[in-house]
Amino acid sequence: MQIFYNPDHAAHQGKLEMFRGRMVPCHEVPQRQDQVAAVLQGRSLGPLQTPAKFGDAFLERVHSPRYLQFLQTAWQQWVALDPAHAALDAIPSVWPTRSFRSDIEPDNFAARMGLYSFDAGTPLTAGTWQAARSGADCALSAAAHIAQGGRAAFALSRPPGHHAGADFFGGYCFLNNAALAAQYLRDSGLERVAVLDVDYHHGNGTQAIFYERADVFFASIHGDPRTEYPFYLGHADERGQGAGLGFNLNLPLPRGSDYARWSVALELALKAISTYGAQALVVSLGVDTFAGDPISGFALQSDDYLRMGERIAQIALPTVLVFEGGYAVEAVGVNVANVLQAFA
Ligand code: OKP
Ligand code: ZN
Repeated sequence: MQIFYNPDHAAHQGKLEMFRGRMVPCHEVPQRQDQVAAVLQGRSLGPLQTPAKFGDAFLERVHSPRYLQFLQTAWQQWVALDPAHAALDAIPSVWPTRSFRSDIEPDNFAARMGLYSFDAGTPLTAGTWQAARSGADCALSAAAHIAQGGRAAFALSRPPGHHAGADFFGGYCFLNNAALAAQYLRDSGLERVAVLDVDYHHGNGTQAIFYERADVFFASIHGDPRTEYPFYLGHADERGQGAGLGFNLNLPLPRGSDYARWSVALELALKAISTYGAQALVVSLGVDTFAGDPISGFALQSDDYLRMGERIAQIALPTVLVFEGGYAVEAVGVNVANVLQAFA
């Protein structure tokens, strides 16, 4: 197993996120990656490697140029409004919902923040671009290893990616690492790539990026969006559109689901991926399905991640695994390492 870690992840360190009328400390903290790195180092799965640098053209295969341009310059724009902003995070507070226009990029900074986002829980900080950009390099390095004939690679990075769309951030995500990896595999000549998203939250960004395409199959097991974030996508009747019809599979589960129930959905997802004839797999590996996760509602135990890793390995596809969620900081390392060790 090749492991690429994000050396710049701690540059992104949000202060506060909106929760029930208050600003509360962010759940998506640097200790998450540090904890995973610490446990991995004790498990002899291979060295933690620095990612290679990939050009912006790889990002533009997934994200729109105007979104990338905005993300890259947003912090400077925020501080230019008022030098005192340097001590604060930038958080969106106004959005173009139905009936508003999104074709015109407003001059106002707050309006641009809203154009390119979907929630107030994703602070943009001084180091957000640097961290997200190096995270993309991790995902692309992992994909390059698979494209060169490798069996498995893990991108250990934060902030996560699966909520980020072609031109929006949200859900703690800015660049969609799993989508970048999948697109890289397609561009390296593989004709059919599957993404399996096992994070507790539906990967709305990844789904949206590939929704009208037949060349990337998206399967996701997640908390039912009727009650769980991100709420507005992830239902079972979303099966793809146009050329993509039949290449999207959502398996929502009720809050409280344990591994016995969760693994039934995993069987369905893996069967669909095999039937599709995928030549490579990208796993959005969130471990916020853990019983002790502070913001999620499933009931998986640490040992269940061994079974998960073993079962995913059995479909015998070259696989890129990308770190997504997992907010029980003291358990996140063991849970991720269990998946990887059992997979390897
Ligand atoms: C990211 B990933 C609203 C709380 C929303 C967002 C959860 C993002 C999860 N203030 N929480 O899928 O692990
Ligand atoms: Zn999640």
